[in-house]
This record gives sequence, structure tokens and C-alpha cells, in this order.
Amino acid sequence: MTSTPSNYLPDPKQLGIVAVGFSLGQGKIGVDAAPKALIEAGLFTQLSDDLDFTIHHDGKVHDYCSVIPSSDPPLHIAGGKAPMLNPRTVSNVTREISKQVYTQAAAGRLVLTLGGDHSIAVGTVSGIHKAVTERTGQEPYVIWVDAHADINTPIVSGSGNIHGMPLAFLTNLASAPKEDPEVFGWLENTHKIDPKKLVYIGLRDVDKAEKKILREHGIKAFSMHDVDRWGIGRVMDMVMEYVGNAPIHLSFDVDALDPLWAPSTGTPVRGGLTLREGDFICECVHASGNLVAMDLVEVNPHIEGEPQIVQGLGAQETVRAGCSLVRCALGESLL
Ligand SMILES: [Mn+2]
Repeated sequence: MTSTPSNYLPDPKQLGIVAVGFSLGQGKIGVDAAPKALIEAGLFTQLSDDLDFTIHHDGKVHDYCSVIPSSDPPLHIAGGKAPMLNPRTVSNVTREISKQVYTQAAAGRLVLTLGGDHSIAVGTVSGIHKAVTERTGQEPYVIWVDAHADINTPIVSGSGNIHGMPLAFLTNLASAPKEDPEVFGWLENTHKIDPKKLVYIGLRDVDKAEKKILREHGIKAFSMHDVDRWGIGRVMDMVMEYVGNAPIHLSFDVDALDPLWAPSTGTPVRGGLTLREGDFICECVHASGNLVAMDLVEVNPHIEGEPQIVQGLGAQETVRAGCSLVRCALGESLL
């Protein structure tokens, strides 16, 4: 297999992996078990043996117990619909993740983070942004592949689950709440990302307040409507044209895929991407030579999905889909 040269990595075959066993950005247990399931399905072997990566991994799935407070009551925000859930926990854990990915990216490695729920992106996006900007002088664009926009502010969030808010904090639409400035206070001292350097693909379940945010800030978004209209090929042409030659952080929520392909996830939404469309997105990002980091999140091996799915198969299929997405982003090609 010939490998694509990288525009931003000194040696594109050096891969840093951070395994994040964290689920408290949402309410369902099991998403913390994803890294173990992905590793047991052979992901690391596929990356090292088939795709020739040298893997830098500490051998652990992190649970971040040492930074999780013993008590973390819901945080009521003035004017908010629902209190933020596990606010200090998510803040502390994402701060650690930010340091972990920073260390890997500052060493010039491609960084793969295996989640965990999507709240962990507060850590991955901030840490990658800082390291890549320092190392290359260019700010990365974030390609966010997801059924949801994950850009609720704590005031408009209807659930209080922080996995629906990471992009609000990362883009500075939300900042450390005055009710407890420690919550994401650490993020105030890092770079925030420009909402113009964010592109969505796969949206189909966007809250009313989020639609307003996307419109008002001119955030680039390709919904499933666009995929239907143009096909995934043309959508990816437009995405890559928008991103230009900047470094890319791909944050892939497995719920972007239709539940037929990825049933084992906390908030499935019908009418999503096929597995091939998901793989195609990853192949296009790889082909640009600009990928510097990837997150794979929201695989929940404890959820079996729709009742018509044969017992046990849902989780297995979702894990397999996740491995496929990662391999495609990291250079696997059909021919
Ligand atoms: Mn998400």
C-alpha cells in the first residue's frame, strides 16, 4: 500500500493513541467500555500490522478517577432550562485529556482518541488546537461528523448533559459559568476555536436554539438533506474546499451513521449515513494529507439497539463500524 504524505506531520506513521473510558457527559452507562471493545476487536493490530503505524500508547484505558470529585451536584445556571450534570467531573476530566493529546500532538504525532462520550472533545479539540497551532503556525479546522450539533449552551440545553455542549465551550459561545467559575475555567486560558473553522456533516437532529446558533454565527453545516441532495461525493468536495489546506481534526460521533450500521450508541437517530458514506468521509480526509487528529466517540457496547437486531450483534457491528472508520481515516483504501 502506498501511503499518503502528510502536510503537517513530520512522520505520518507515528500514531499517538489516548483511550478514554469516560461516560459522565451523558446519562447511559457503557460508553466508557468502548476503548476496550475497540482494542479487543483488533483495532491496534489493524493499525500497526496492516497500516504500518508505530503506536504510542500507555497501555491504559483511562478512567480519570483521581480527578473526579467525590461530590458533584448539578449546577443550576441562571436562566437555564436544565442544570448542568456532572459539571466539575467533565471539566476536570477534559482538562486531563487536553494535556494528554497535547503531549502526543506536540511530539509531531497523529493523535487518535477513543472515547467515551462526545464531551471528551472539549479536551481533544483544545489540546490538539494548541499543539498544532504552536508546532505548525496553522490553526486546525474541526470536521464534526454527527447526527447532533453538540453546540447547546448551558442556558439552552434541555438535558443538562455536557456531551451536547462541547462546541459551545470550545467556540466561546459559552464560558465558565459565574455560578461556578471552576467549571471549564481552565479552558479560558487556552485558545478557543473560531466557529468559522468548524464544519458539520451528517446533522439531522438539531435543537431549535442550536439552529439559531448555526445561522447567527455562519457555521458551515452539511445536513443529511445535503447528503441526499448532492451525494456524499459532492458534499466532501465542498467540505474540503471550505477547509482548504489547513490541518484537520476529525471528530467522528458514531451516531452520525444510521442505526442500521451503528445501533449501539446512546442517542441514535434514524436517517443517517451508511457505513460506506462514513468511510468515504474518512477516506477523503485522509487523502487531503492534512489530518492531524481523530476522535471516535459514542460507541456504547452495552446498548443493543433496536429490538430487531439480533442479541449481541448490535454492539459487535457498531464496534466493527468504528474500527472501519478509523482505518479509513488512517489510510486504508479499497484498492
Ligand atoms: Mn456528538
